[in-house]
Amino acid sequence: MTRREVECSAPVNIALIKYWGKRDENLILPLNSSLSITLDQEELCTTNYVYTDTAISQDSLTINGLPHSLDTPRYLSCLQTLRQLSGRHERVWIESTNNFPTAAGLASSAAGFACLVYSLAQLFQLDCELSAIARRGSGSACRSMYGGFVEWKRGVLSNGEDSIAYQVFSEDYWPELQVLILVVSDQKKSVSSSHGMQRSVKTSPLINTRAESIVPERIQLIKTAISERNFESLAKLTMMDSNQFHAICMDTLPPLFYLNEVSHKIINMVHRYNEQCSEVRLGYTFDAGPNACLLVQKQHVKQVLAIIHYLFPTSNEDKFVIGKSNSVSPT
Ligand code: 2P0
Repeated sequence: MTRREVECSAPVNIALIKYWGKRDENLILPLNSSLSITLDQEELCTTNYVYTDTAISQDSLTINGLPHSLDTPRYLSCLQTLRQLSGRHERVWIESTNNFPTAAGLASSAAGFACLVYSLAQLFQLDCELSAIARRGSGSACRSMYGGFVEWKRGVLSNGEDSIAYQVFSEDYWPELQVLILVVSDQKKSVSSSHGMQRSVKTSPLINTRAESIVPERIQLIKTAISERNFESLAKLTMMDSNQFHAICMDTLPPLFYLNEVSHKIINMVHRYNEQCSEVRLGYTFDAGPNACLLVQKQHVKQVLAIIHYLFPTSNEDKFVIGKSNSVSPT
């Protein structure tokens, strides 16, 4: 067999309306739909180099140069499905690299599994709907299969066939909208998202109310906000949903503390700034970690960065930390 190789990148996505909680752990089916914005490929992404040739006797994966087991239900599910659908059974070599801190609440598993599924589909010359396959690797990965604004539909079928992602608005729809990533900590989180959400499903009385009574309407409202390029509405809905997600974390027993003191300072900074401007110019959202994602329109980026540098000065130029220019990811 001749050697075949593929190189692909997949970007990180940031949920504006959050996914938290599964109704089926094995198939990775969510309790509620979610909606995200996919960041620029060049900024925060996973890049995979994958190849196959006769010299390879077993599947191998490295992440950032370190060997990683493929013998887990999530990897096996993705690989088996791709092989079944393509009819290709050769062994594969996968080198995966993240250009951002792994497992620090920056959706590394989303970009990682999206990249894995897309690059192997390319290698196996498979042309089909791939988001449901990526979902089996990590729920949020299905949203990284598309650019722009993406909805992951909850679906109603018990086999998960209709729990897929699709693009709601393209990457060109709202060019003035920017996302700034403030890396508060690049440490691995103490409770993974998967374990955290399992605990919330078991113990939080609020989680089902949110999934059933709040999120469906919120998804409609945020789609309207995006369609009208209404920044104030987008930012408010995003902040409310981030806060509600962290309220569910606090409603979990034992509680999940993903935010830290710096995250709280950033939240206060955003609200104070908006108050002083007498309009909503800045929004925030936090995933399962202390790092902030700020929503801002292009015309206000300079001013916002100046405030961040002033309030959060950093002398450590080597680290990917708050206030450093490469911690900012314009989309
Ligand atoms: C999201 N998060 O919508 C939410 C917000 C974190 C907070 O999706 O178990 O790594 O692999 O499906 O996708 C993180 O959860 O969890 C996540 P699994 P995943 O982006």
